[in-house]
Amino acid sequence: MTNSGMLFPRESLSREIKELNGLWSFRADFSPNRKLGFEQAWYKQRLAETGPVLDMPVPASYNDITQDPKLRDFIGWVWYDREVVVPSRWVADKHIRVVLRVGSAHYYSVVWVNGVKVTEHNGGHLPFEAEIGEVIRAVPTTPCRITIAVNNSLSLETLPPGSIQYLNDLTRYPKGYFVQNTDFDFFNYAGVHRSVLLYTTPQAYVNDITVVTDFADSIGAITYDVVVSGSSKASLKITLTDGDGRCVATSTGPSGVIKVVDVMLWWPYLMHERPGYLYNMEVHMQVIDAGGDLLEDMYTLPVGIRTVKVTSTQFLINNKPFYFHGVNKHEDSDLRGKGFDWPLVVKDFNLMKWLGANSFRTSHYPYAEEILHMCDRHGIVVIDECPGVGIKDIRSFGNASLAHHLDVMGEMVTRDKNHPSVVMWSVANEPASEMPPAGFYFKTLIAHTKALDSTRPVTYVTNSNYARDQGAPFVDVICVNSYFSWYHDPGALEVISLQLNTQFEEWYGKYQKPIIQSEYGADVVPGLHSDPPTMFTEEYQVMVLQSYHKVFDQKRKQYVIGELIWNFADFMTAQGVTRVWGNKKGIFTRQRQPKAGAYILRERYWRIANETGILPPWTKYPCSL
Ligand code: GCB
Repeated sequence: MTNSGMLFPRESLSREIKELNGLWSFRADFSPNRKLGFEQAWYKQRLAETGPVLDMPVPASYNDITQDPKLRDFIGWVWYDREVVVPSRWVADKHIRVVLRVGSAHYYSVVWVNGVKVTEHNGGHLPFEAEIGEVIRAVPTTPCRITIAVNNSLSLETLPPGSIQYLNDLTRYPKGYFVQNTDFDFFNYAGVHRSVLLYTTPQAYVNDITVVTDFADSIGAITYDVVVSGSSKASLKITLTDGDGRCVATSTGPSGVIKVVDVMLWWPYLMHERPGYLYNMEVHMQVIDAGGDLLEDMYTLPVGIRTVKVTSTQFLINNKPFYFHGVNKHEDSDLRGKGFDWPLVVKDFNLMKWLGANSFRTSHYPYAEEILHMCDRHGIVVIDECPGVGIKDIRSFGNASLAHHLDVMGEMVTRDKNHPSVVMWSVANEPASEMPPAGFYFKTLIAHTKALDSTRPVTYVTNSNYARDQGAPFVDVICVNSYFSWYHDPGALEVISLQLNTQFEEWYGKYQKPIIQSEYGADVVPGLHSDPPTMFTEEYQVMVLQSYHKVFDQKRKQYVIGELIWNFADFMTAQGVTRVWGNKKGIFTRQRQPKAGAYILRERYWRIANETGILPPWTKYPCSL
């Protein structure tokens, strides 16, 4: 694990938080080279003084907020700014570190405070931060101004990759016309997508915590490692409390093993009557600084005690076989785009529980940390995927791409390593893994991920040919996507069972690793019906699902360890002839209303849970939340 932490900001007796969500001023740089903002140094004054600005909500994608098609499809730099009143105590007290944190912004960001650059960050979907105490103390203006410039252009070396294409034929395109080409199937939403906040710590502080859990009989074990920054002389006290707040164990020192008697294990939803059980590990740091003052920092980390193991035919959680019956999702909704939104998050969790889903994959990028906290608490199991989606061009397997991919995995593992809900890392989705350089690329990437975290299996999601896939020898679990009777043999429902059976036999025959059907499904325009079923109708989606399920039911007794429907809900994509206002493979509409397929899955997931889980009577299907 890396040494510099990315602990989720939490209030404590030693830490305060000031959220900067709400309305920011916003200006897209429509200049031909998109560099006017830098040339005119828009960060040196209020954005409103540089030209016309719009109100822009944070967090949200900017694309669907106005009526302007140029902004919806904008490529290049956009600028945000707002003023914030920093409590005078934070400025006056030099013992306090003031940190500015951006939960995520797409994709390349530069941040200034009072016109002074404090950080830049390459990549969306992951947080970045900067200590700004020095800057605000240098010129203690009230209020202080925060400026964020964000660029959504992608290159062959970014994640996801993309490329800008200039269309220079003046008989067909206006002067200076360009487009951004990408190889992924979701709308390239951009902007400040997650919370922006200021938080404080003392100058000596708990920078990172890593926990690894285990158990034997009724004794749990938490192996912990705490990294303190700002002092080498700190003393540490660890207190572990149970779900009722009772102290169950203590420890001292920066690392060690905490034993928990009569341990309550963390179990997935529907696998146990008390899923998602969490302890709280309070880390209390004390140090006397050079001036003789006592500095204290407190940080409380929720900890779930569980183990994960993979055999050639099974995925074991707490040594019991776990079958993934779940969904693939997107961070996507009307108006907000990819902007974080609590009502949406809670509604989606209620729908997943209604469905009897015990898991999801964060297709195709890391989701907001708040979502992982919900998973921890509700026992929803997560395959945590990095933004390695659309890696199709051979030039995206070069050294620069690989170096960036390694960095992104480092950031993602650092952020998500302590979540009990996260049981596996996925380093990519449907890369061109049959290309020769993919072998070295994935060997390196997977080895690096295992070096970062040796406790979780690693995979990537493939749709390539089993015989030519270069990375499959290195993964722990084979995740396969297939769309029989859709992209292949459209309309031919009768081929599904044969082709799916062949798919499983070939992959298992060659690699002897457990397999997850990581995507399958069919588009439905809600309300469209036909009998006999034809593509895009509710009946057709039902038939596709049922045909896949018959094969899953044979193979899950052997080596198939999960099925994840594509997709939980309809989502927006780029415009194109195969997409009727987005991808319609949701079992729920984009507004989260069920299609016929949702009821098929609900019946199935609860039935599987009743067969495999340890359910108390009140959770037997059909249940109400
Ligand atoms: C896939 C991709 C996913 C697409 C889906 C589809 O294989 O992984 O991103 O949205 O197929 O519906 O085409």
